[in-house]
Order: sequence, then structure tokens, then C-alpha cells
Amino acid sequence: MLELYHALTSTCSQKVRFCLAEKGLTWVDRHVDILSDSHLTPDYLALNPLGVVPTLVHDGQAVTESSVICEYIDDVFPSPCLAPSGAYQKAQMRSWMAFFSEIPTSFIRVVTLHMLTKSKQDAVSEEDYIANTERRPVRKYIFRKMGRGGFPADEIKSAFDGLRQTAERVDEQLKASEWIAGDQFSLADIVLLPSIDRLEDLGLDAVWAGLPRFGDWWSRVKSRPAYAQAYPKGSRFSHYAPDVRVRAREVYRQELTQFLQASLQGSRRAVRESIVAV
Ligand SMILES: N[C@@H](CCC(=O)N[C@@H](CS)C(=O)NCC(=O)O)C(=O)O
Repeated sequence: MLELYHALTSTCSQKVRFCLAEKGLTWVDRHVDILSDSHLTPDYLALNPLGVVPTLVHDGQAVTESSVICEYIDDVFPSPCLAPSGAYQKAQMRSWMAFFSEIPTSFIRVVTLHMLTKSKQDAVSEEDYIANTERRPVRKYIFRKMGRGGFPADEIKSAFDGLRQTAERVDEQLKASEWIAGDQFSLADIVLLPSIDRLEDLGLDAVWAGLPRFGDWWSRVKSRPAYAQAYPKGSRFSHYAPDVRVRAREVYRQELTQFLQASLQGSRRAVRESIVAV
């Protein structure tokens, strides 16, 4: 039996739901209400001592860490296979997965937390904020760094730089292969996609402006049947707050303007280069 402890809006949970859907597996839904801190109860901490979602329980054994869970699912349920064959190609896929865990996954957390924290800043006292932060086994560090007023501007800038760098690297890779780790859809695509869905949900798709192969990859991801299964009603912020895009664009106006200016310069350069080529 497969049981998934997860939250609808959690990007790490979305990754695992997508993987389970690609495999056509059925699982018992153990929804964890992270907004009410159900992931910090003694029962849940016994399953996942870091107090984060998701956790997969397979025949009574808990597996944690979303990317590890995806690899576990692919090992135990090999068909359809979500990894390329051959040790070298597998190593390429894992390198992409490690990069996606280090860069976009960390930075999308900054973008999301900043946005959510800023919108309720005045409703929470400094004391309550600190007390709530201290209860979180691993997340207390990022919450401490952020503070109830959100992250400093240079952290936000780094986050957008890292997300843009990710889109550029993937766009370049897609010149050589149909999917990120070869011509087959793989765990590398799965590990990246929730970060991109979150950007789109917040109306921040300017991050991949001027990168057509990346935009095409994203459309192809969304047209897979697993997408609808991994993202049911309630998995996106816009399902709860239809004005979330307007608010996010307000919060991130400066970063968005920079991207649009950069991509406009890029297309001017492309026009200049094609004139020179003629
Ligand atoms: N490295 C972990 C990270 C999991 C994680 O950060 N989950 C978030 C939701 S995406 C969470 O549980 N947050 C709870 C909190 O911030 O207290 C994984 O990939 O499973």
C-alpha cells in the first residue's frame, strides 16, 4: 500500500504526485494541513523528523525527501521508466536533479515565502512570528533569515537570477534533446516542473521571456495527463486568491521589469545580428 502525506500547494508534494500519476499508481491520500501546522505534530514528526511534506509510506515504511521519493518510486515500480538507460545518461539526469534541488527549488521557496509573509505581515506580531519559527526543525533558519517583513532586496534579486539561470540552462539543453535528460520524459523534468508551475501561478512567467524552447517544454509538460492529476483544484494559489497575480506583480515589479528589459535587449541584438548576417 502507498500512502502519501502531502499538501496540495506544496511544490515538493506536487513533484511526487506527478511521479505517481506518470506511473498510474493509486495511493491513499493523507492530506497534511501545513497552514494549521499539522506537519509539526509528534505523530507526523515520527514519520518525517524534519517536519516537512511530503512523506511516502510504502507498506509501512516511510520514505522522505521528494526527489528521493521519486527515485524510490521509479525503482520499485519500473514501468513506465522515468530514467534514461545507461549509467552515463542516468548520471546526467541526476546532475540536473541536483542542480534543480540546489537552485530553482531553493529560490522558489524564497519567492513564495516572501510573497506570503509580506501579505500577512501586519496581522502577525514579531513575538508570534519568532515563536512560530522556532517550532520548525529545519525551516526555522530560512524563516529567521527572512523575518516577518520578507527577505531583503538582494535575496530576492538572487532568487530571480537563479530562476532565470535555470530557464536559460534548460533552454540551451533543449537544443540537443526533447526533454531535459534526453529524448524521454524523466525525473529531471519532474523535479523542475513544480517551481515553474509556481512562477506561472504567480504570474511571473517573464522569468523565461525570450526562451522559446523553455516555453515549449513547459507547454508539453502541462499537456501530459499526469499534470491534471498532480494539480487538482486547490493546488495553485490562484485557486484560492484570483488576484494573486496582480499582487505578485506588485511585489516583484522591479525584478519583472529587469527581465523584460533584458529580453527586449536580447531580441534587439538578434535583429542586429540577423541584419549583419544578411
Ligand atoms: N527537501 C525536502 C523539502 C520539503 C519541504 O520544504 N516541504 C515544504 C513544502 S514544499 C514544507 O513542508 N514546508 C513546511 C514549513 O515550511 O513549515 C523535500 O524535497 O521533500
